[in-house]
Amino acid sequence: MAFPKNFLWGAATAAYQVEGAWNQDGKGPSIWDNFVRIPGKTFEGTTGDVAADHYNRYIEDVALMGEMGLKSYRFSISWARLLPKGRGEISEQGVEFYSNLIDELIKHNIVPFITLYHWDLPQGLQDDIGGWESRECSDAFEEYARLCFERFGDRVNHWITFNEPIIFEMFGYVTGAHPPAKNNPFLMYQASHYVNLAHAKAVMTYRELGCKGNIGMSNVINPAYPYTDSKEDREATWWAESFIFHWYYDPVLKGEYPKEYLAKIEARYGKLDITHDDLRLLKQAKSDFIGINYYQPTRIAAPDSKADSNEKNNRSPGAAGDVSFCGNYKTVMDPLQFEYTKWQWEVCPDALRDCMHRIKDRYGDIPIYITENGLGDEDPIVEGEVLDKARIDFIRRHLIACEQALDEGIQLKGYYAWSWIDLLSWLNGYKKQYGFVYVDRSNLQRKKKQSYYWYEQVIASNGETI
Ligand code: BGP
Repeated sequence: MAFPKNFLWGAATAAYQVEGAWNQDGKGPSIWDNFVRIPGKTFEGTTGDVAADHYNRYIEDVALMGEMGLKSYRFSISWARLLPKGRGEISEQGVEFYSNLIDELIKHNIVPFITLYHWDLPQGLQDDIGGWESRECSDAFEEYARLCFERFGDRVNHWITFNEPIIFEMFGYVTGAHPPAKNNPFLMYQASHYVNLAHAKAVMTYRELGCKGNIGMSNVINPAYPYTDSKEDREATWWAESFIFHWYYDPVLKGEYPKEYLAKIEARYGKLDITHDDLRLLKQAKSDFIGINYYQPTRIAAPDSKADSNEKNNRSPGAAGDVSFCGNYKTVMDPLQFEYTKWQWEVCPDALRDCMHRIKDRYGDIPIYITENGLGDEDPIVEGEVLDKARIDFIRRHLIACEQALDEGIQLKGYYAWSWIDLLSWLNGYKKQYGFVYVDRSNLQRKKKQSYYWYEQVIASNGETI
């Protein structure tokens, strides 16, 4: 049996996508609360105002997790619920909500795995200091992280600082699909450094407070493969791999930036504000693990022209058919060769196994958690039952890849399906479902899907029934 005894069988959500209660009990506005109100920004104007109303229904939700036998729940904290303006004044009601949620999970023997930042920056910080464009934001993040460690660190031993910096930075500063919706690659790279700095400061604070658990970061990985074996496609793949993978993982796992890539982007976009002290800090702030969010690989080809693409798209970096913003590569979709979901994300379980090896090869034998993986679909309802067979098949195939990776010596510690419950998809509203639990949008009632019962068996048998 490949899966170790203490393997964390989990599922994940994020505050803005699941909680609702956007202005309840003293919560401050986040950049997402405002962004979704700009006409045309989200699918049919959907918002997370109500989402799955988890804020008001967490007791029922945790009971459902307990009944399933879920070992661990990954959720994020809404920064503006604890610090309505991002720093300074604390909302004790916000602290109480997460404290109660943590207690409820522990009561059901579920390990809480907390993400500090899943994209919902307090609007106050965007307004006052320009959010992640400012070095100061890393200090505000440290203040917020410290508060979380102080209030919850006695009960929580698993911490993720940031979720997928590549997505909120690229969508926020290049494609404009996320707030603050700018179109300036220089700002993206600069914000990226300030986020790494914020991560490092939080890790150092965690150690300084003497907390005993594990802290790391979660990033998405879309391993890049050359579409053909041509020199041009392989060269283009170097660009894709340098950006999607090395630019985001090296600072966290090696404490440095990939030199050649950094030199090339500085030559193109300008000198970044990265000091020697910053680099020393990145080196010191050792992560205990790396979280991987995996959905799909990328097939890379040489672009038709080297011009910058300012295309306003709202897809993943690497989503099929796009030219990279820097114009150095394009991603290719090939339905004759590859399998795709309804939302045109390639299904490729073997690339999940491969990316764990890529991480081990580059950074050594570090503990890995798959912190997101799942299928976005429109689930069929037949005679009142939610029959999400396609999701079962998707997760099963990816778990087989995990099992193989474990057999090959990868230190895989846990797997978190995205998502626990149907929730808001940032740009696809409530149409794209991911959960084990269905939410009736008319009355917000919960219902177990076919995949819920299946995952329950998987957990009970520690993976034997996959
Ligand atoms: C990841 C995010 C999640 C979730 C997931 C599915 O990038 O971390 O928050 O949204 O993608 O994405 P989507 O809802 O766009 O299908």
